[in-house]
Amino acid sequence: MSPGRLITIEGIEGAGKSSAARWVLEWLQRRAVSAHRTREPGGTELAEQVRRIVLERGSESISATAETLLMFAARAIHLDNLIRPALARGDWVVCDRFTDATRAYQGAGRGVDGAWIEQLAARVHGELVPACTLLLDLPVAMGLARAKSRRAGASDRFEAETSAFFERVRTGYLELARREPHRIRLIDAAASLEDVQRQIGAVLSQLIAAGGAA
Ligand code: Z5A
Repeated sequence: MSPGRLITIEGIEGAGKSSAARWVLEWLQRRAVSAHRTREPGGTELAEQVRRIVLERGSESISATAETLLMFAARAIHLDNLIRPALARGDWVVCDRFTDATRAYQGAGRGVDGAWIEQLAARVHGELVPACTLLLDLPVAMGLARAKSRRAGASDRFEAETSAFFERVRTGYLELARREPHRIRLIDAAASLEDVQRQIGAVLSQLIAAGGAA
């Protein structure tokens, strides 16, 4: 049995990650690849509880350190209960955000020490690195406008952030892509939905042709 593959989807708010994740799952299933779609923070019942804690705007403050630890706590639960078992069965996992989000949001966005983030990443998922990461990139104003047009209720702790924060996050993501161009594939998310899907399809075809690793 060939091992499963982890595909992650990243980008700033409103970049189209959820739409892309749904499309990637269907693309794989049409090719008879057994795959699951999930998200971070969250993905399992318990990890979704951590998601609520970290996203809700409550009366107590959550420091950047606490936020980072909560992201990795949710990730550890998600890995143990969903991601690793699925990969071990040979299934593919399509995950809306993973550790690159911590590097971009907590690292570049909030100024958390990058070396500490890497220590936590090594502890929580060791050798497990996504086979491919789709980075949906678009101007911050466009992402925020898309997210706002779709939002139903009150904004969460991240949605309430400033444009300057999301500019730092976007720059952080682009720097990660510059450092790891083979794994992190840049997708022009300002394009139409059809064009975004065409770009993603091209990357996935390469991935399949290469036997599952970008
Ligand atoms: N976070 C973190 O800080 N550290 C971490 O380690 C992790 C996460 C894992 C929740 O993430 C927050 O957690 C996140 C970072 C933090 N906060 N922020 N920002 P999330 O992924 O659940 O939340 P999100 O980023 O706010 O996702 P989103 O707003 O749901 O956006 P999206 O999934 O990227 O977009 P979408 O829902 O697919 O699309 C948005 C709208 O645009 C929708 O109406 C679509 O129909 C439309 N759309 C999508 N693509 C297109 C194109 N190409 N053209 C036109 N319209 C489009």
